[in-house]
Amino acid sequence: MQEIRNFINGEFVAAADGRWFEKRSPVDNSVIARIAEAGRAEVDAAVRAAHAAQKGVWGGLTTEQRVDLLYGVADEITRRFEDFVAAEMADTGQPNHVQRHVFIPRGAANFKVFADVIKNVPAESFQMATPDGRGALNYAIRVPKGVIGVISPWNAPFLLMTWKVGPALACGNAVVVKPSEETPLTTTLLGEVMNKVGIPAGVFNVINGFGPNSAGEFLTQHPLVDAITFTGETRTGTTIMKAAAEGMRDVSFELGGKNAGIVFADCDFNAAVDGIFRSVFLNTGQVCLGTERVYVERTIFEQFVAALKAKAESVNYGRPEDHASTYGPLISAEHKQKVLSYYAKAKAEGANIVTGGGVPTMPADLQDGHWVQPTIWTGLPETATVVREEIFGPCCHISPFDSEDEVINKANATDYGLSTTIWTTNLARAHRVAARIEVGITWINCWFLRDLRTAFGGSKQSGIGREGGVHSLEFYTETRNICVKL
Ligand code: NAD
Ligand code: 6OD
Repeated sequence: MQEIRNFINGEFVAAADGRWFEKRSPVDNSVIARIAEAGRAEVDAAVRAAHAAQKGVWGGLTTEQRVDLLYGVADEITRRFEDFVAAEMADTGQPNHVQRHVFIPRGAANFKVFADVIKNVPAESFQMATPDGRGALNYAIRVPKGVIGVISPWNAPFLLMTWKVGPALACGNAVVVKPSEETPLTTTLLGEVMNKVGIPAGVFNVINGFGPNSAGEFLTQHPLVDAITFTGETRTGTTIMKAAAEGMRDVSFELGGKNAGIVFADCDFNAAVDGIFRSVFLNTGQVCLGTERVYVERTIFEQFVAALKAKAESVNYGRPEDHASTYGPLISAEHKQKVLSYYAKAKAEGANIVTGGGVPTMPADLQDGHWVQPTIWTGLPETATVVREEIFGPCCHISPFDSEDEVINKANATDYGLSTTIWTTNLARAHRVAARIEVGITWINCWFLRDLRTAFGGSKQSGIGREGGVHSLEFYTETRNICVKL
């Protein structure tokens, strides 16, 4: 069985107190790895290694030298592409094609794109007048923040971790990463890559473990951590923000969502069905940007529900390595229980179950996996639990609407504000509606399509701050103003 150790100061190490925990396959619940849980001592060692590397060798490199090394990281990930795909499939149980075509390549790109950003970022300067007529020149330099604590979730582990590590390193910081306890494999592989391409020891560190009273909490409490970037649940973000307040550390948060999909009657019908289907069911619904509330203009409502039902009933359950599989399990037994509890609530609150609502019949070798059916509901009021709360599963509620104002009000009636997908062929309407939806990103006639150089983040309780392209520099660097009397 695979053993996963912490990666501290360029070495793979187990915990001094000998604590290990098990990683189970989502597909069949078999134990696939044992993982060394970092205690306070390992977290302290990792943070101190990061601090020393950042103040020392890493901080002393030129931008060009760092950029070259990060290009090397991207190239080495590409060289070991199959290892990364296999590791992510084992951890998440999600189909080969999703890892191969979406998550792993985008993860590798995170190193190249942010290396390019840092290479090309312009510096700000202003000439000012002074009473003696000589003037002064003000110019800004950007300096790294220091040690960045990176805490990442399990749903797209490699993509969401590198999305933070790429810009943090490009800006000259060192990092200590706490991957989700459910998905440590690709972060460990990245440690191997870092050593192979010559990233100095201590620049990239990994501590494994859980959140409360474990590696995650210890990391957020460490006084040498200068800033914390976190992707995960809104509730966890609240806890981390309290820890970050001690020492006045900056935070960047990408949190939960309850995203709306809006389908107007003038849409390209087949494209809208395909797009909404993908946004609800990709990754078994475990995508922060996924759609759990669908609003369809009344004149095409019945036809749309029937088409989405047909697609939901045609998914291919199966092991991720099997190229015919299009649909994987949920991440864990605990998450399966959570999603099934929402399936039960929808039923109790009077939903019309269009399809799904339970557990599929699986072959004997997959029976212990965390499988649930793709599920569609109609007929619930906007106040129903499954229409309000984030489920993070393969399910949606579909309601009819009659006017633009009505659907905008419904889409905005949530504490979250992450994303929306709108389907219409009337471009004036698309722009008009998009501007009024209170989210960080709106897609028009598409979904989950974003240039890594653009701003990404959530409104309301879906996050704090924006990352992506130059926006990431606002978080991963500090600006210093230098004023020269001329
Ligand atoms: P989670 O909040 O349970 O865990 C995320 C990470 O935080 C894990 O590594 C976990 O160990 C750690 N953690 C938990 N408690 C902690 C604590 N007290 N101190 C420090 N670390 C702690 O989230 P999850 O279940 O892994 O992921 C699913 C959630 O993430 C969903 O709500 C989803 O919407 C959200 N998400 C958001 C985005 C985004 O970009 N906005 C992207 C992906 C996922
Ligand atoms: O790469 C992206 O655009 C991104 N941040 C995706 C987030 C996916 C959340 O599950």
